[in-house]
Parts: sequence; C-alpha cells; structure tokens
Amino acid sequence: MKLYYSPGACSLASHIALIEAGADYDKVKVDLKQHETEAGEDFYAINPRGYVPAIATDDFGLLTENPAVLTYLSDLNEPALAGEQRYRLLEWLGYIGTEIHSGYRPLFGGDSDDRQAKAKDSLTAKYRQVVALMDGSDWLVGAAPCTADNYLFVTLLWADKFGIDLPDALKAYKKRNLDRAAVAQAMREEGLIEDG
Ligand SMILES: N[C@@H](CCC(=O)N[C@@H](CS)C(=O)NCC(=O)O)C(=O)O
Repeated sequence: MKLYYSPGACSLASHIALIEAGADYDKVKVDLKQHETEAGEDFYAINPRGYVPAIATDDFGLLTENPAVLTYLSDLNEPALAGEQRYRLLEWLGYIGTEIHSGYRPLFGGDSDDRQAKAKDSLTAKYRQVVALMDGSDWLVGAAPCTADNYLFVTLLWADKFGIDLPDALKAYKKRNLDRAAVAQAMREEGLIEDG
C-alpha cells in the first residue's frame, strides 16, 4: 500500500492508522502548494482531486476522502470494528470531516480577521460538543483508539497552531493521543517531532 501525505495535514490520521494496523506501506510526500510529489510527479495525474490523504490500495487502486480511507484502514485491524461500533466510527468520521475539519477552512485559507475569529469561536463550540458527546470516555468508540481518534487528534494539533481555545478534557485527550506509540512514530516520520 502507498500513502500520499503532507506533514501534519489530515493525512497524518491515515499514517497513524497504517502504523497501528501493522500494515506494509510506502509513503510519498506531496507538496500541496505545487501539487507535486517529492519525486517531482504531477500529483493531479495521481489523484485528480489534488489533495491528501490518498492511498494506493493493493486491492482496487486509489482511494481518497478521509471517511473512506479511514474506514478502509480501520478494517485492516484484527478484529476490525463491527456492528454498532463501525457505525459509530462512521458517525464520528462524518462529524469530524464536515463539522470540524471544514471549520478550519477560513483559517487555512487566510480569510479576513473577522471570518477567522468566527471560525475559531465556532470550532471551540464544536469541540465542547465533542466533549459532551464523549460523555467521559477516553476514546471516541469503545475502549481503544480508532481511526476517528486519529482524525480528531490531528485537528487538535491545528487548534494549537491557530490558538483555538480547547476544553480541558480535550487537552487531556490530546495528551493521551501523544502518548500512543503509533502517533509518536507517525509524527517522527513526518518530521513533526524529533527522534528519540
Ligand atoms: N474532502 C477531503 C479533504 C481533504 C483535505 O482537505 N486535505 C487537505 C490537507 S488536510 C489538502 O490536501 N489540501 C490541499 C488542497 O486541497 O489542494 C477529505 O476528506 O479527504
């Protein structure tokens, strides 16, 4: 399998999932401004959508879109989430993608100060809602981290970058994620933290 990624982008969630599932994978860094891989290939020729994550699966070629990619990667686990838990995973992936990830667009896009301030307030409200929905659990689904946790965690790294006010429960959740071996390995491999 091959992961197309950009350091610290949402593709970090897939990178963590690949490590945690013990998958055999190669990774290809993509320059998202130039839309070019590190080997100089036109990324649009590989993924016409032009964004990460994208994985080249061994079964059926390229797969894109966080909800699909993170469900595919979740299914690599033994045992994979099933029954209600699989639907809860999809529920969270939908929420994180449409309500949280999309909420960062004005910030990544460098919108006006006013729009950025509104986006930050709205994200703080969404994060409070996440805490309420988690209802004291350590992880989003069941008793162990799943690929939706990877995705939420990555957005919390962005929250730091943009100075978004996080509830204490999510600060503790972020620390729990940073303590995961797969998270540390993926962040090291992407050059986000130092070796050692
Ligand atoms: N709808 C896509 C959005 C993915 C996305 O926004 N990726 C960002 C990185 S976090 C990206 O590659 N942006 C560069 C671009 O859109 O050209 C998904 O859910 O996978």
